[in-house]
Amino acid sequence: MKIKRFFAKDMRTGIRQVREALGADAVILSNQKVVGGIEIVAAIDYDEALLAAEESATRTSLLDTAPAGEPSVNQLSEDIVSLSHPSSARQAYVPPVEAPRDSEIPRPEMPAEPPVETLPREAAPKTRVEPAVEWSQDPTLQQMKNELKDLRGLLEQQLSSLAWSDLSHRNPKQAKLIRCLLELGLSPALCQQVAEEVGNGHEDFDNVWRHALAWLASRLPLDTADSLDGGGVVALVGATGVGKTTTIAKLAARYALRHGRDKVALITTDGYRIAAHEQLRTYGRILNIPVRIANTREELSEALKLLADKELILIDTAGMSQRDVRLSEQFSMISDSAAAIRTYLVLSTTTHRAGLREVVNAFKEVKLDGCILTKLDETTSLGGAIATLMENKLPVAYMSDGQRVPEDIHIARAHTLVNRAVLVAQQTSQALEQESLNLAFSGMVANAHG
Ligand SMILES: Nc1nc2c(ncn2[C@@H]2O[C@H](COP(=O)(O)OP(=O)(O)OP(=O)(O)O)[C@@H](O)[C@H]2O)c(=O)[nH]1
Ligand SMILES: [Mg+2]
Repeated sequence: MKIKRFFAKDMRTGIRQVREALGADAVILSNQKVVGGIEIVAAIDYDEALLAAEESATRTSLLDTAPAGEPSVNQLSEDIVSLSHPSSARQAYVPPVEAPRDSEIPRPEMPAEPPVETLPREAAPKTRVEPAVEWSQDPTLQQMKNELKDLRGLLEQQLSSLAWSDLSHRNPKQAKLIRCLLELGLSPALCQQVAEEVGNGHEDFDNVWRHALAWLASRLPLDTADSLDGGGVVALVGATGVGKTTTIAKLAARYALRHGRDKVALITTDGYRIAAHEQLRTYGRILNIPVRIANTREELSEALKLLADKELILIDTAGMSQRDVRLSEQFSMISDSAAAIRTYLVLSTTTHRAGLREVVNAFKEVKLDGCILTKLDETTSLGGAIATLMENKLPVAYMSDGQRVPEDIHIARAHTLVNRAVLVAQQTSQALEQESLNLAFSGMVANAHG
């Protein structure tokens, strides 16, 4: 064991000195205010048994040899006592083995050991201090940690700003392409991918831009077969108010117009709100098609049996937040049904990219056959929806762009969606501020190195 005394102007400097001299495993045994600053006694390889032996040896030699002018034996022995019994030292640093007794919060990293005082003297080595916990508890270190985190953030911001301006000089065409793609609302990762694929050619920017849009359209997952026109049992799921019931009415009306009203029926599983039944019943009355209510799995099977002569049965479900615990209940009702139910997720394009990602992740629990995009007429950005479909390889079947039944529903077309994304971005003229660009670019840099 090595014991050392330090003098410093304040605690923070003192701790730094201890760390530099003895390393991160050092243990502070005592500290006290002295004229001009603070005195810290610290040790490395702290071992109480060994210290006791050293204590008696030091005491004997000091009694024999203390020269004039040196600290008195009493002074030194007082220090040694404080070192060998840290808990009794003046303003002693709180020994970490004591901490769990004071705190209500469990600390999983701390082994459950009895308090130091209750241990017999021979067992002392087992009470070795856990330096990692001790250092992490120090408020000064916590503050330093936070300051370092802030500094890191600032540095990353500066670096991404530099990287962006470097790219703008090195490859202005690619930089402009990234800026335009970000303005569509696409994710930084997707922008980077497109820029790498098409942004290095020698054509003028208009050509590069056309290529980029064509690249996006060619990779957009689509369900172009007008899949509902073939009939079957189809459930629409999704978050609250995204347009599930309205879309069901549009799809039912469309089918009825083509194949006859007697070929289509509706079921609602929204047992949570009376108004939901009423909304679907009203559409049923207007379209003159049957509507059934099924609040349980059994009722759903029964309703499907009763409507077995229909070619297309559309199931309207209760709108639920992606964080709603009842979501699984609804999923199991659809998944466990004996009938082969195809499930489509209804996504409102007015939802932000992060929100869309969260919804898709939550609703993936039920096997999704595709999705339907709604509210294209209201959205201020379509990039989030495009990125979400691509990231999740979720095919889009229909797009809805208004409240009119049945006019405002269309089979999804990739070029229409991409062109619309450009149009919406132009209309809302979402010119990106330099700070947003830096932020997005830092995401790309992180992606590239991740
Ligand atoms: N502008 C616009 N409004 C739409 C569109 N689709 C649906 N709506 C409107 O959005 C609102 C909610 O539609 P609903 O069909 O009731 O939505 P929902 O998902 O069934 O709602 P919950 O059952 O409450 O979860 C209604 O006012 C619809 O008219 C669309 O494509 N564009
Ligand atoms: Mg509804």
